[in-house]
Amino acid sequence: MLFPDRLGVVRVVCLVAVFDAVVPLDTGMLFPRESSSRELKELNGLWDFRADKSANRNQGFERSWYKSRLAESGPVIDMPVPASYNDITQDITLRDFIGWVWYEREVVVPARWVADKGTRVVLRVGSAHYYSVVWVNGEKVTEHEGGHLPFEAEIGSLIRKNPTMPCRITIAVNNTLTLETLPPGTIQHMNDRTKYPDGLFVQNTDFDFFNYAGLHRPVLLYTTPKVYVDDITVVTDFLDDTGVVRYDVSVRGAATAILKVTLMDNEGHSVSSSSESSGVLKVADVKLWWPYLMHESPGYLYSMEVQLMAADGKWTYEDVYTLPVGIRTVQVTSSQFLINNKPFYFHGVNKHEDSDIRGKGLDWPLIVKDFNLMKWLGANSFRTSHYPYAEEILQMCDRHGIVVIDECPGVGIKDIRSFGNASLSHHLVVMDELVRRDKNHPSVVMWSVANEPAAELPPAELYLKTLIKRTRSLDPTRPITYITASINYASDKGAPYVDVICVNSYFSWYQDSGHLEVIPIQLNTQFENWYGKYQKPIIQSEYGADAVSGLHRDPPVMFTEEYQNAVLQSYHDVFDQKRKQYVIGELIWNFADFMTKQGVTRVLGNKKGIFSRQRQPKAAAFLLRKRYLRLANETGRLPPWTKYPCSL
Ligand code: GCB
Repeated sequence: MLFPDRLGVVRVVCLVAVFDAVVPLDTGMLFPRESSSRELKELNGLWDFRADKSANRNQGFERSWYKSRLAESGPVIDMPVPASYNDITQDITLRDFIGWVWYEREVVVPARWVADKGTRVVLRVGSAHYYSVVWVNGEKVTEHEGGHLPFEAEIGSLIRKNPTMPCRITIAVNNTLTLETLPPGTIQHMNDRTKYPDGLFVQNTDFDFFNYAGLHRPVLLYTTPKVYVDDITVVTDFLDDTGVVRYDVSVRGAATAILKVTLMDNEGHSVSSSSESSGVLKVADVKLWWPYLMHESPGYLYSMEVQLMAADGKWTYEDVYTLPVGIRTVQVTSSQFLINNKPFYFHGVNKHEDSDIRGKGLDWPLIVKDFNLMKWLGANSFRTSHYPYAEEILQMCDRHGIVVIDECPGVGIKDIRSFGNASLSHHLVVMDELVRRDKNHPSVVMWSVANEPAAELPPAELYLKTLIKRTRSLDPTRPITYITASINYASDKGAPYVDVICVNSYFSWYQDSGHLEVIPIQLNTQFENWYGKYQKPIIQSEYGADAVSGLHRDPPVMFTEEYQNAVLQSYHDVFDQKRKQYVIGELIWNFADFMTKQGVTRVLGNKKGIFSRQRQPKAAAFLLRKRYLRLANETGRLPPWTKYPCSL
């Protein structure tokens, strides 16, 4: 009822057939960048906004709100973009709204874009949670399923139809989660009239963060020439002092084009070039991309400039696109994770895109503050729990040398009905979209296809196997994992197919609450079991305890800063034994407190942050900082003269 017709869901009879039935994406999704041939116009700021509060949430479609100005359909309010809409107003029904909301904005398009038929004008939405339909001047231009990845539509011909008209962009966004969405959820209609008001329905989910919704990332228009660089793929390697950049450029709009591919160092000097659309660039005296705290100049980036020239009978086209390139390798052995052939130990965090007021909206002050905090902490890595983060964040990771485990939104897959064909088809598409978007980031070293799926259920093994196989075929160069819950040992059914075992556990918290003394035994057992069975390197992908900032008790009691510290300390003692063997990383849950749905175990959200939601440190932040700087000294392979003193 809440969805209009869905496009693109392929229905086939068995999971293996789904693998073959999902058609791989055939267009690129390069991050929009200005160049001598490309212009860009951000549409961030205030949009008109209206939630469809009709009983079936479908009035907007029934009355075609997209056909004229949204304000003509009824009252509209100001809504900032990018931002989640939930915490912007004082309206409780909007905070907890389920269904379609409508955004609209009129844009003045530069006259040249309209006049020049040799120019493509592309509308791009960085992310809209969850399902979106987009119209320009009342005509539908695209729709997209999935809340964390970009989508685009070419709108040049549409805006040229009536050049004097302003360009009116309408985007309807629906946050409803069903058994087949990612993450999944169910809608429950509360039909008992002795208990619930007429028409009440609720969204049930099996994940632990607030289902923020809206236009979460920048919306923009950008141009390319009609013949353009559609996609670039780079895979890097090195031999002794020589860097190797294998690349592939795909061009659209013409059968043939003249290309010039130039790799430049960070001072703009050309170090290698080619005129082929795919090939190998060799770089003498290569400067490798190194993680933060592993080298004195981490995050070294070259630039690959792709210049294109093409002509048809009437026009000539020139396009220029520049891609940052970090040269590095990633490998996994039975007990190590190697970056540039050197053992890498993940000492980092799990994050959320989450903050006061903006919810999951992209916010530059927050992004920069978080990077400053991560670097202060001595964190060399994070996992994008539990969905792909903004590209702007990954670009920061590339430049600062912060290593990323890139996770798809496969979180809360607990219901057996979410392991069916439709779910798998969509999950495969999402992995496709994720790899297409993030494949060129040197910071991304591993894909995570799911978090704590109910892998013990009968269809789960084939589901996970299919997912991992597909991801490997999309990107054979990066290791793949999914995140398991150690409490549920049967959740290992996908483990034979992964490269690295990632385990979450909360000993002395969800089980044996208050009993710190169980941690050494249970954690040791956890590691020995997993390694004994699979002989694959292990990352402790989550551990931690809630602490309400400013709550103290000694001896430690749950929810105090002392208890959080004590849990961390006990885990660390075991990590220090096992990291000499096969444990290759530890990621604290969580970097900062974050909002969740309401429930009896959450006091204004999850408080396992080592920073508050406002990014102020708890005692655990100082404990972790001391440890991470020590780990950087011991495992970071920095030359002695740059070693970071623990007393920093
Ligand atoms: C987990 C989940 C994470 C939760 C965390 C917790 O295992 O992966 O999403 O927030 O535990 O605090 O319960």
